[in-house]
Amino acid sequence: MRRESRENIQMTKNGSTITCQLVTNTQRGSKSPSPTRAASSSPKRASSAKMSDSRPQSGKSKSPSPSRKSSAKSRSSSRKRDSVSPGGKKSKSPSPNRKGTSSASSRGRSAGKKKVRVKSPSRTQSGLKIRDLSDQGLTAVPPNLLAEKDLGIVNLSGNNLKTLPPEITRWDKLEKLDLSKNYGLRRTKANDNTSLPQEILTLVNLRELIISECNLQRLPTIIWQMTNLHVLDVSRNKINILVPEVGNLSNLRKINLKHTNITSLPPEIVYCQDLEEILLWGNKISTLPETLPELLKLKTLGLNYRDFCGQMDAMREKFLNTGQVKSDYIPQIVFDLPALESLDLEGTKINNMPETTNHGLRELNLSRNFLNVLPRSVYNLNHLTLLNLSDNQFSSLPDELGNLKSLTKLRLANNQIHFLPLTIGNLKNLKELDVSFNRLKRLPINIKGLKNLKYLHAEKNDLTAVPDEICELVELETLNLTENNIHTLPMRLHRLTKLKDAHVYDRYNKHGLWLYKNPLTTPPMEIWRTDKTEKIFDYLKKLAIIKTENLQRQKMLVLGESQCGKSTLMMGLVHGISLSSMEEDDKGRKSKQEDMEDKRRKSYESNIENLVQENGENQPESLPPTNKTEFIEQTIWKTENMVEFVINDFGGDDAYRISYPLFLDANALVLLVYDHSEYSKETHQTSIGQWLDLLSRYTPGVAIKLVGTKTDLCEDSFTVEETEDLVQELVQEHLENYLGKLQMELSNVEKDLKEAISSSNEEYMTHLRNLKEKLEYLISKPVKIIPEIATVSSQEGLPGVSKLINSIELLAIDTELFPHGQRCIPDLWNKLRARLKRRSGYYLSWEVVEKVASISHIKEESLESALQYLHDIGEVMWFKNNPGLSKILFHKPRLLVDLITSLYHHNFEEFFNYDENKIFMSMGKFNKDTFNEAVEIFVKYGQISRPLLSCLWFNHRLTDSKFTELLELMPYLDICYTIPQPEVPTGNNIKLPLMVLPWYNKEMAENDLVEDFEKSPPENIKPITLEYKFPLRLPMGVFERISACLQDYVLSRIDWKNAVYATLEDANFLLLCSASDLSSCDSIELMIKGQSESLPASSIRTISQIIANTLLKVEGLVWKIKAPKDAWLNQVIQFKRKDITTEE
Ligand SMILES: Nc1nc2c(ncn2[C@@H]2O[C@H](COP(=O)(O)OP(=O)(O)OP(=O)(O)O)[C@@H](O)[C@H]2O)c(=O)[nH]1
Ligand SMILES: [Mg+2]
Repeated sequence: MRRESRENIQMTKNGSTITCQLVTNTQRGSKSPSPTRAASSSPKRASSAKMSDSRPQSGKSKSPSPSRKSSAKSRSSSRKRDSVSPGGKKSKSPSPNRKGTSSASSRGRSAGKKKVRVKSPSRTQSGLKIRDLSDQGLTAVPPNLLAEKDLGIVNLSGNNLKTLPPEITRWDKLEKLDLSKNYGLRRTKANDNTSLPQEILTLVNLRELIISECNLQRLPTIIWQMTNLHVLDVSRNKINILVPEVGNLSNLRKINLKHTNITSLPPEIVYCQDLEEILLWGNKISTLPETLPELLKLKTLGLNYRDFCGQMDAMREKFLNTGQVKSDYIPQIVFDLPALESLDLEGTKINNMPETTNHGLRELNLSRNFLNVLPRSVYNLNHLTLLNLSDNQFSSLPDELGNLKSLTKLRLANNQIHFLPLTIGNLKNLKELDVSFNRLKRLPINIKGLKNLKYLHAEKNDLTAVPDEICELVELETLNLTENNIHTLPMRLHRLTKLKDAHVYDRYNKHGLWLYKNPLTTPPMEIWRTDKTEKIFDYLKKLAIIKTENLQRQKMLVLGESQCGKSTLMMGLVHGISLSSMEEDDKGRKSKQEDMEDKRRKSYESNIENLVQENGENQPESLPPTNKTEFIEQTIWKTENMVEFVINDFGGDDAYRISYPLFLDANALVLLVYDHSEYSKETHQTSIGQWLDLLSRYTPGVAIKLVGTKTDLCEDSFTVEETEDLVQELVQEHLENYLGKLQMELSNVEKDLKEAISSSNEEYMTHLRNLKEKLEYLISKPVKIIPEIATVSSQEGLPGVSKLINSIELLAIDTELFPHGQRCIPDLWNKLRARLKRRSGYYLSWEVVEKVASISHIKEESLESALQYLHDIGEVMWFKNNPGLSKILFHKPRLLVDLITSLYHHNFEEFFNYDENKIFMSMGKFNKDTFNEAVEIFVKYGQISRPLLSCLWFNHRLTDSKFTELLELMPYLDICYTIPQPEVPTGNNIKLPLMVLPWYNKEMAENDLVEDFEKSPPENIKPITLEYKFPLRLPMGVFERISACLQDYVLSRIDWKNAVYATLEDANFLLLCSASDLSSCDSIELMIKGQSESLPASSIRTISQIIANTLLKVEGLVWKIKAPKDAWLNQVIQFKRKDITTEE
């Protein structure tokens, strides 16, 4: 094979202008004959040759700039290679190797031919021995070789053998015999059979015979009896004629007839019906048998067309060039070989190509001809992967070009093309597009369809601009725009992250971004003349930010497992502070530690003394920060480039999970942070997976940037990159699984719908239709993962942080991700903001909001937009879509956070310290026993008495009226319920619950709860059961929220962690989770028992409405209700959002 390609190059170098190869079997892979690089005298041709040199070549195109990783990989693979034994298959090929030849043969000779050095002790796949005795100067086959058994391959090439001895019959298992370059085998007379003895016919397993370059003038006739042969190589013997007996070799698959001086093939060749490859290079072939297309398996036909063209004088060439003469010298049969995979007609001076029926063609090279149009049939070649039309006379290409969907390489260089067809965007598999040296004024916008394009050569055209759409080609590694008329580069060019280098060569190929010879002003020359695109991209990014008008503050949610490094990263991001500088600060602080402690205590004590103050805005000095974030840390941050963010850094502790949904926002940018140093397949679910699930449930479609922290703890940069790949892979898999589940559910629902049609159960059908719609909506709106993962460390120098800043700045100005992020805001809205902020209290009623709006001259119809804007930029919190809260405005989000933190905290143990914390005594009037009792009730059942609540809210310094106001507000947040206190105080209110937080309830329902419920009075009535099934599981906290919301409608209740039993006016019900572990709950059962046999309609309606309202707040949740038919028919099951009325 190696020699073949060398010949190929030689031929073209010899100046054969009419070289045509009809070649290639796809298995040859990278060894397929590369397009010739013949330099010609015309300047156009010369530049074309250069251009073609700049193309990536198969095999080496994979990684143009060896990243550390790939180099590490290659290091390991080379190590692997080294470890193969010297006799291993790879290193010791049984085929002759020229380089090794000379040295081996000289050594062989000096050894006096006596000792036969066996080079390859390895074995064939079938376990037979391989013996390489090439270039040993042998004049006879050594006896020890003849004595050997189980020989599979014998290489005797490059010796001086005259014949083979009869003893070769012992090689009964021989599969391959190489006798090439044994000039003594020469046979001159017709009946001279000495070179190959009759005994060779006994080698019935012989599949491959190489007898090339033996100076034979006639082939030994015995060959035509070796009908078991699959491969016959007789190349480089001047035999002049191939005898018809070749047709006897009915099993032949490959025949090599290169440089044999033959001028034709005998028609009998078609009897070799299994032929896949005929190599005829280097022969003056003048005709081909008409029967050739009957070889249905022929994939490779190697031909040299020199003689088909005959003598080409200048006049004839001119006629061909101008189309006055048609180039009909290439026999039609060439275009009629149905299995042919590669047709290479480079430089054959054709100006016309007939219709082709080579349906199997994968590669078609028509470069360096006089073509300006192609036959229609070419555009139907569905398997075509390479089409080379370079150096022709095309001025345009038809729309049908877009049909060639398998194309991976399209070369159109050196034509006169003015425009590309729009259909070019359909070539989704295209990896390489060469349109250099044409007359293109612009590139079509549809170019963005070429999602897999790696190389785009548009050198030397008339391009005046680069379309913005080019920035969508994120796989691009090379973009050559040299010698055009481009003044400005698109600002989003930085999206082409694989375009790392500029103006460099990868071997002989131009690689990366090439911009020379353009009148570029943006970026200026000192920026674009570089060898790394980073500098160019940085410039363009900054420009993009500066040019972005009306950029509004972007909300950012920082989520991730507790202690993964979120808050530390925020310190780096916002203040540029690393862990070590924090530690320095700490040291300084340490000496003052006791001082601080004292101060803290004093501050609290003084607070207790000055207890009550009317205004809730004046916050007491907060506790020195603990390590873990308390619920949410809010910061406003303006980058150096003036992009503003409001950061919500969430505490990752489980304690805050129930309250997350209040602060999640689909319009925000999510930084999903995980510990990169600890990441693995095993930790994926906790560190990333569960957060993706959470976001998919609450904020479908939200944009997520993954950030891996603590890279300083990773072994090395290679591990960092390897982990990055793993994250990409598992995140992709995670989302595919999620979408797969939705798809599966959708097909289930469609099936259910079909079945339900016959039941005429309209209400159930509507439920299913809603479900179907929801599923379709969710499938169309998966979370958007930003492709590039950021990896950072908060150690000295903050590696990776500035890159992260850069990338989130760009995300903020991305209008596709955040269409609301750039808008013109009326001045009045800012006035409204200021006025609202000046108000005191925890929240504002709608009445007050309207009043403030009216003072600020905000019209009623624009109030909603104004509030939404203030919500988006984090100035207020307005739960527009939450029925209970839509008419309330949290004008100071910090206070809402504090309020929630006072009830949900990761470290209550520290707070509940009776001896240390005097508020329990002073505020709650607890003694140690009553205190312990109150705390136990709280941590076990989530029940909080008034005195305990006063202590928890102590920090807020509430007046009685404020206390009551907040108490009324809290249930609207769905995280707790309150219990009205008896009008007449009943003694010790320490045990009397005032507020209940179902989240804290630790008591599990007994196993026989259902049985008990069934038996409960009235015993003779069977309960009705509704089952809510959640194919994607119920997110944490939802059951607790349902439990909280039930409160307003029940007369009495008993709560467990996983169940609620309650009484209503006309019924009792039991609500029960399928799994005792709420994090894996995939169904909830609602059992209702009425007073009589008739359906407890009003109760079902109320409870199912409460459940529906709570579930509907989780935008990405899907559920299916299973219920008795009569419940559906009576329309008592509620599944849409409605106000709840308890009356019938
Ligand atoms: N070595 C190393 N340690 C880090 C890095 N970032 C954070 N840490 C340490 O990780 C621990 C947790 O960091 P935090 O930033 O508080 O974690 P968090 O994600 O905000 O945690 P929660 O607030 O509980 O959700 C601290 O002890 C940090 O010192 C880092 O880049 N390298
Ligand atoms: Mg934190």
